[in-house]
Amino acid sequence: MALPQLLTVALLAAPVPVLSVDGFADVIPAPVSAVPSGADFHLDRNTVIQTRTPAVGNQLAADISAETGLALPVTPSAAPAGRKISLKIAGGLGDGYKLVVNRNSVEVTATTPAGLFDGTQTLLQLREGRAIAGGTIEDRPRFTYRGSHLDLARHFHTPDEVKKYIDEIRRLKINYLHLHLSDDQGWRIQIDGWPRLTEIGGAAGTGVDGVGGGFLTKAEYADLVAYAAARFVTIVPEIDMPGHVNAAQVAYPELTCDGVAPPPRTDTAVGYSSLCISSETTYRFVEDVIRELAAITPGPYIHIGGDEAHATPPADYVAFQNRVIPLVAKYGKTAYGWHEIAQSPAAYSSVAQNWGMSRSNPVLAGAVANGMRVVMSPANKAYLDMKYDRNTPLGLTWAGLIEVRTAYDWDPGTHLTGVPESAVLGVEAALWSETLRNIDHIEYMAFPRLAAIAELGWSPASSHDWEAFRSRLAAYGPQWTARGVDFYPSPQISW
Ligand code: TNX
Repeated sequence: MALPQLLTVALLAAPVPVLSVDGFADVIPAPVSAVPSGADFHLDRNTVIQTRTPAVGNQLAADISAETGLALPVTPSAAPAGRKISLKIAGGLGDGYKLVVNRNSVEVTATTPAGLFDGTQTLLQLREGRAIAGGTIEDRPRFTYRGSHLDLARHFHTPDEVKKYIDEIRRLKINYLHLHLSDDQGWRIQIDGWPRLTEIGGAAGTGVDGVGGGFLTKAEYADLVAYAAARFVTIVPEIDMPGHVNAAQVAYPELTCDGVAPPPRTDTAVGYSSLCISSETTYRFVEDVIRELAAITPGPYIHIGGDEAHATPPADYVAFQNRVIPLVAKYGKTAYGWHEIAQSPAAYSSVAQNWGMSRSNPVLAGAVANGMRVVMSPANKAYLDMKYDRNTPLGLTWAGLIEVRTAYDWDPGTHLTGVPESAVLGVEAALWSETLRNIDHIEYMAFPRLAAIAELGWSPASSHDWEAFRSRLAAYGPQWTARGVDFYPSPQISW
């Protein structure tokens, strides 16, 4: 690697874009500050990983081994003279980290294990062959919630596919994975008290166009939760209600008001089904589902859907949410729902996921004034199932065409009138699966746009710069290629 020219980037103090010098600051999401030194560290078979946080150390060792073939030992204490990567917990860094790469050592310091893990993800991005680019990075997230969403209901995605996706999203410092587990077509999570949900709703042929099917057993779900947690990703399960419930009603006709089972549906229409709001059976069902889901979900959130309930009269909708949201709290979780739940006063203590395309939503702004917090997923920016351009073979167009620059050029902190940055928990990119049947499809639609959304969630607003982003993205492409990720080679990027 050539010696970089002398340069200092003092981003903590001044709003200067991160500069790229010989790849040192080619990190996504852009770090708060990055100062290259030219003193690269070289991994070799004598390098050790020294840490008292083995959860982070072992994961780093596994990644380095997979990518370089070097099996580095992970130890709590190492000879002071040895060449080492040390991962340390120390106070004062909030949820951020500091990374110093010298010729003889690499040191990552953070106050939390999650911060330490984020630091190791930056470290992995600085690796080229066995060299790790030298310099100092100081970094911390802008928002605490950086989410990605997968729809297992329209087409089921297997646990192995979800794991491969987790492997990629955590590299971008995404820390929540929202799984959409039920919809009109299918039901994808085992619920012991209501077994026909998956016997019927998870059967073969329950995917869109009658293709695919399947569901997660509780054991498979728990295994996914653990796999994600080992990579500092928290799973957020969603059961969509009171709309998007046709599959549940096919399995249990008593969830309709007339007790008659509707026909199974594998088309892509939305807004036609509703739970029976006046029936106590509905609330027994909802409570059972929430209780069982909360019991297998260590994360703080249960997502209760709430979108596009066009078949539920507005007063019924509010009455339903006023009963259901407290049930989530009863089982120790925070309710999270699509922004329509903001209509219900019971929702003010929960989190709204804004999918709207408008820059203003007075109902949501009113709820925010009452304490509600918001995750930003505007469909015309952050819906990764929208086509990139007219020729994209997969995807939908109802929220527009979303090229990489469109996904990148917006600010979650100022996006909605009356929703100040202090009320924004973060961002989430949604990837609906009506047209997506396998992991290649998922990767093609998610990448590279998920990198843009990840950067909006992590990097300081002052570093927002399309030219800098597209050049870092071009540098990131070979990493996806090396890992066999089928990303879309957007013509906006000079790959
Ligand atoms: C809207 S916006 C939906 C989903 C669809 C998606 C397709 C929202 C919360 N719901 O039911 O799958 O559009 O893009």
